[in-house]
Amino acid sequence: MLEQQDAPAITLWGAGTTRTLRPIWVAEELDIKYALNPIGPRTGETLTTEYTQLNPKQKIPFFKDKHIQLSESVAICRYLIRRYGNAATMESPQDIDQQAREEEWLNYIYGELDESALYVIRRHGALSQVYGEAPVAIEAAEKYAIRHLKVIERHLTGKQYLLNERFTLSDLFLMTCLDWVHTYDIPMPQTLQEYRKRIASRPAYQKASAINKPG
Ligand SMILES: N[C@@H](CCC(=O)N[C@@H](CS)C(=O)NCC(=O)O)C(=O)O
Repeated sequence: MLEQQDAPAITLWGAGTTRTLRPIWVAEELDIKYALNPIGPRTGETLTTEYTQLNPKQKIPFFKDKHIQLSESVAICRYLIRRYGNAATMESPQDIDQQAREEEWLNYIYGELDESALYVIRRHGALSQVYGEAPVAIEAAEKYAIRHLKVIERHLTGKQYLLNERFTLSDLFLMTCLDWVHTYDIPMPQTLQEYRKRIASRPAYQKASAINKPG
């Protein structure tokens, strides 16, 4: 267990994947204390009796604060920002229309890019021994990613972030997906390449990426 400063109430489980980077990165943006238990997927660490009692899904990331335990990268990050965020670090938009816009982008990025495209490629590529070989699904998922990257490119042209001037959780999720796109050598529009470079200069991203190492 990697302890960050003294006796934090927050514990995160999981390191080494796109999904585990997200809560670590949020915690770094918020500058809060946490302990990290850097277990990895398919190492057997998510299958132990002890971990299964915590998270019956046997997945990472997982999270515990004083009174609450959560799985799901979206839910963990949202909780952290709502509970510990502020105007100086990171916070959800106050305005209801802006909240809805952010929700729209976050759901789109998680649902269409992460789950429906990139994780399909992973399931039937690197994890084909578990989920089965499906080259047709991989090819279709790549095309699907490219189609949705174009939508995001159009929206981001001339903008700094998805919600114009403010960096939000939807940007954090988009960045983790763009890193994934880059790893898979899927063509990335120029606007998104520049956006990725901009976000990569955030100190919290750099620190979290260094921390998010397997084991
Ligand atoms: N919807 C979940 C997905 C979590 C997930 O699938 N995590 C993967 C690693 S990225 C995992 O734990 N895999 C272990 C397994 O399937 O055995 C989230 O966003 O947190």
